Amino acid sequence: MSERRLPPGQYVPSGWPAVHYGPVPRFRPQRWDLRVYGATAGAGQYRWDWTEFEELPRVDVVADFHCVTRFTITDVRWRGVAAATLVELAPPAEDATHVMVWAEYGYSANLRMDDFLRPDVLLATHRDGERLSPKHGHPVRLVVPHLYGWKSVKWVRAIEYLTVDRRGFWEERGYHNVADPWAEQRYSYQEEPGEGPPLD
Ligand SMILES: Nc1nc2c(c(=O)[nH]1)N[C@H]1C(S)=C(S)[C@@H](COP(=O)(O)O)O[C@H]1N2
Ligand SMILES: [Mo]
Repeated sequence: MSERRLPPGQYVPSGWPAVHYGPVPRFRPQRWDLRVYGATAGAGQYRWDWTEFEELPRVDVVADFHCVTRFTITDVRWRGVAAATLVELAPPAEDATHVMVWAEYGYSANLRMDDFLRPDVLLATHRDGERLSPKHGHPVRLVVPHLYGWKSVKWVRAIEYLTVDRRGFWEERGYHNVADPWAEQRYSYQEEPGEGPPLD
């Protein structure tokens, strides 16, 4: 067995903990939609209902998942729609530099557009061949394997294109704006100039 490299300060637990703030939302397919809005190329909005979303092309990604509370789940097999596919279908304005990913109940996380467009970033519907369970983000969750887990927004409902970076839910509550686990970017006090909007 080859030795696996984990980001600093991480360990592999048994099982797969569910981590979130607040209740698990109920999925109502008739009411669900995914919207892209904000700084789009034509200033318009895009919307997919559940049937339309299910028809988008799928990709598979195998990746480790790192939570800032220090556990790493190894070799998770995700299936879903590549974030880059959505961005192709809903082109951003030239000056869109970041995205805010919005969930049910107002949870959010911000990402640099370059991070969002990485080929292993997806809006996942399945894990290890099965539909996500409600507590792990059913029907659709973001997966950003190269950043700490709080950026992997569960129960996604909208993507907002930003021309100026803005902090999401945890980013404005003391967590790092960029969140690279290999650089151990856990907390906002570690941010270097240029890594995040000013904190008030
Ligand atoms: N909507 C929403 N998404 C969320 C969270 C949350 O509180 N609300 N928690 C994040 C955190 S901190 C982590 S580590 C991962 C955990 O994903 P899991 O519960 O599938 O392990 O979900 C992220 N996505
Ligand atoms: Mo987390």
